[in-house]
Amino acid sequence: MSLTRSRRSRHRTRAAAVGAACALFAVVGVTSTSAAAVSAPAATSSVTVETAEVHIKDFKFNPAKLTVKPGTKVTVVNEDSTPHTLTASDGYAFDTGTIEAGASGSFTAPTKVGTYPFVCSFHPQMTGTLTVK
Ligand SMILES: [Cu+2]
Repeated sequence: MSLTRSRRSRHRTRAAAVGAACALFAVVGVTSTSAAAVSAPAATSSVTVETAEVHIKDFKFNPAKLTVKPGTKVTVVNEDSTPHTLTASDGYAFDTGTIEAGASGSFTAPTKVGTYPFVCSFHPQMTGTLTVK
């Protein structure tokens, strides 16, 4: 009887540990998924202006979804301690080049209206979308 009970409690402990590991993995998964998800709701996700600023912190673009007028100059501030870029996914529409830790860069939004996904060329899990209209 007591043997059974102790075996059960050991099993429960292991299940809890596995659960914790899964939860941790899920949080990491959500981070990269939400960056890529087009429908991710966020209060700061969409802004229309003629000059714009994107901040990079904790391997995320903020805002990740930005709407600007054609030819808008966009300043990109890297608040991380590692270099990043903000680069059009198509590879040529715009590119800040390498922005060192704590530095800023900029790019000019395309003059052609459209939706331009972008990434950090060092960290492909960092994604965002620039809308020109
Ligand atoms: Cu990066």
